[in-house]
Amino acid sequence: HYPEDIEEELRHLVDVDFTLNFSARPDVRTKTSWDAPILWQGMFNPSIYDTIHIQLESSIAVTVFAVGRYLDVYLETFLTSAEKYFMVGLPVTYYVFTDSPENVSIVELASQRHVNVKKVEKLSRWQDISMMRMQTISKLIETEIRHSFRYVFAFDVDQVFKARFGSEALGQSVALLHSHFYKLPKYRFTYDKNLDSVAFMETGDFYYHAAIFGGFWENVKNLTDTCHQSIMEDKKNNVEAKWHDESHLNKYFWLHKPTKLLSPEYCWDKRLHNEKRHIRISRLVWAVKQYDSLRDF
Ligand code: 2GW
Ligand code: MN
Repeated sequence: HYPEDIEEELRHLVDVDFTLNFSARPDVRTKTSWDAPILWQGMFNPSIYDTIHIQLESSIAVTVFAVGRYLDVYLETFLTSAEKYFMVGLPVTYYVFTDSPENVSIVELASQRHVNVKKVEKLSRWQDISMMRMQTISKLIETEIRHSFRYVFAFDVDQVFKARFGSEALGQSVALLHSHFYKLPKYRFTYDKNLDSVAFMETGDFYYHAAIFGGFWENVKNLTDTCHQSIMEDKKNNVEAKWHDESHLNKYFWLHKPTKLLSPEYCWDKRLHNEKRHIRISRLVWAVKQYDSLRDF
């Protein structure tokens, strides 16, 4: 086992620069203006990351919400596909939040992998189901995650792993480029433009997708606390940000720059099949949306 300071130094090295080849993808942007890597296929050697993170005993808590009909429709595929492709070889616990724990089906898990089901209330508005995840995740980090895991990753449930989503994606503060916006000019980004919302922003760096965010538990704690407080402040003022928690997340990452960005290869919308030229591998894809039947409220 490494002494703690050496361990943190190593984690910093794997996060920031290390062995990444930034010119391996001349077709896309691979670094932010603040020098954070943007991870694209071809830039990294997966086995180097795996060796280091196994050595460092990196552990990951995943949070995923499956409330109402999202449980039946999406959870099992999310979990079984994650077991095939997500952080294979590392300890992972999936914290599943649902209003009906008794209906969570049992999924076969590899060693060092666990499912931990927690009950949550089914809020009546879907916007609130989505937004209140911030508070629930923050509370869980405080009570459980911080004692047993180095990293936390929060996922939407309506997505399916299709290829390696590995330890190269671990970092201190990790954000995801939204597949619909990564190529668009900034003026097209759908930030919250309402001056009355805490999420208001005139401009930003990128448009991030709230379907995945993660990092060291301390950073995810700060993110979820900040976003939750902003959401509550908006409620007090009777406003709701344009894209709910996602607007607040974008504001947060504008003020607190992420240390690693995931390309849309990490969360691709297959409906964009005509604009796929930069996407060399789809590691995770959006599940087919069944808005008509699922957004029944
Ligand atoms: C959400 C919208 C309409 C009807 C139902 C729900 C719903 C969401 C639900 O009934 N049950 C439930 O568990 N959820 C959870 O919230 C689930 O984990 C889901 O993945 C997540 C976000 O809702 P989703 O995936 O339907 O919304 P998207 O894919 O349009 O998400 C983006 O925008 C959201 C805010 O509007 C969030 O920021 C989300 O993180 C973004 O990916
Ligand atoms: Mn989603």
